[in-house]
Amino acid sequence: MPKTISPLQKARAAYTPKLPKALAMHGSAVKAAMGEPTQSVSDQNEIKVLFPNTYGLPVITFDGPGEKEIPALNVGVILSGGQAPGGHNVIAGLYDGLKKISAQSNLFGFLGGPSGLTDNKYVKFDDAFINEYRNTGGFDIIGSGRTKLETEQQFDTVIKNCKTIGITALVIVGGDDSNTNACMLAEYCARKNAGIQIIGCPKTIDGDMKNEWIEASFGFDTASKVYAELIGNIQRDANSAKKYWHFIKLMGRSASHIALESALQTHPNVTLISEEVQQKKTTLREIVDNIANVVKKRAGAGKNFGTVLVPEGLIEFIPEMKKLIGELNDLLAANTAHFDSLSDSHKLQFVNKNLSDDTSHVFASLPSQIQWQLLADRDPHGNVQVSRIETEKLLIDMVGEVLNEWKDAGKYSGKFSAVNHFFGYEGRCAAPSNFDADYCYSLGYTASSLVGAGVTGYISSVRNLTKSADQWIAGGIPLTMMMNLERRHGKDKPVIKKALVELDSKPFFEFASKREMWAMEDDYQYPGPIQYFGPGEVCDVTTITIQLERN
Ligand code: FBP
Repeated sequence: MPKTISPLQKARAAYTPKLPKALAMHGSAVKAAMGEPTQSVSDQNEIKVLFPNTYGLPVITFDGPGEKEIPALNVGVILSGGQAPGGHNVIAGLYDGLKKISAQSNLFGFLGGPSGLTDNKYVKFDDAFINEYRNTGGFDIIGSGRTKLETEQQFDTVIKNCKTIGITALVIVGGDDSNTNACMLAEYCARKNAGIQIIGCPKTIDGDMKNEWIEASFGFDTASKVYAELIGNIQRDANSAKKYWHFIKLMGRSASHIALESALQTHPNVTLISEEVQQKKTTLREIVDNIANVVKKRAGAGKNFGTVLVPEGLIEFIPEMKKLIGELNDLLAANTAHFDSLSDSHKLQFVNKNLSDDTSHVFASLPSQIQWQLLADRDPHGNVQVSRIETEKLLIDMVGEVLNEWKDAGKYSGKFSAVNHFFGYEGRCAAPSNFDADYCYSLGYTASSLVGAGVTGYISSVRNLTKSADQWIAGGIPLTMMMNLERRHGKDKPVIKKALVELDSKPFFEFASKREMWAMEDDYQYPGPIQYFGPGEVCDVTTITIQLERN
């Protein structure tokens, strides 16, 4: 932490996050009401066989005073994957919850994400340590990382390290990949009778970890508000100067929730939704033609300016690009060492030679910069790092080419001057909105209650989020409930199912019913910065997505 802190940070440090009523009234040692047995989202028979010790557990709701005293607990926590606003409050809530159970409880933070667990690098928290980070953005309290924990050897090391410290429960704060690993680790610990409980916590700005019980992943609220502020500012600039088209790529590795939410908040002229592109099998050329048509129409109305929102994951949803990326993934995974040893020109030759005819043609048609971005290292989970692929620049170039063709044919006479932006890292460590500050603190506190309840293989769940916090419902759901089988590296693997944008959902309908109007009329909205102090209707509003989904 810096030696001096800003006045806002000082005032923010004094903010007391709100808790669901059951936890505010009864503390973290609260009664756990067990619901009906559960099942996985699909592939029930296969998942049941793979997780014999943690499958079918009941949904838990915390709803009354605890019935027995819980002894002091030693718990470890990791932050895993991409940063998301509110992570520090999850740890603060967990710490406070554990101390409420017993002042002798201890919380240990493993450093740098999952690798901290295997390398046995950790800190022990105390009041002064935690107090410095309350209500702040970032994951810098203990850092984060993307190391994949999946082998039995890694699991054994984790168990050994926890036992040496005396830790009997681990809280894993992460997205779908990290919670998939949490689910595997929970099953392994249960099978080995290791005496270590595993509890997950739903994190990701991408908003793609949600279902009936996990209404939102934390960080989505704050991050999308930061992006909406920036988009609003750009739209005001565009509408003032009236000379630029702004192409804005927004984070969201697969799902387009951030792009959709940003569109609902700011009403841009064009927004691409990857899931719609996939469903309609829209080709890259068709996407480009659609954007060029809006540019042309607006030019016809004297408007040579506008905004286009591009979801980061788009490239993987365009049919021909998806096929290309799939072939590249297999090719690179099977030949990593050989590929790495080649010179740049030989790398391109190797790829061209080994791709199928159609795909090789698509690859060859791409600008060299994009070709190299597609060949860059995959993340530890085998994903293409879409944040590094400059789709927004590719679209600008291609739209420009089409407009030039139309100009030559006398079909278009406007001016197309485009600026590219990528908003991602700007939003991931912002100071959490009131919603995320409260939600994250509640998720952490709920995790301490799940540890206190002695369960394992659960993920912290706080529901009823469009109501005021005192009406939120705290509990937990089994991680196995979210699992299904997916094809990874040529094999069926159990993974948490990602929640993509549904095209029959209210948020998508709302967007689809307005987008034609937004294309031509400048109905730009300027949401402005997140407000932390002031009237509830300004400071405590949730995302439009969750309002439409839940009300
Ligand atoms: P998580 O799924 O781990 O929360 O990360 C999401 C994300 O922010 C994506 O939006 C983005 O594609 C990715 O992380 C970027 O990863 P990195 O931080 O490794 O560059």
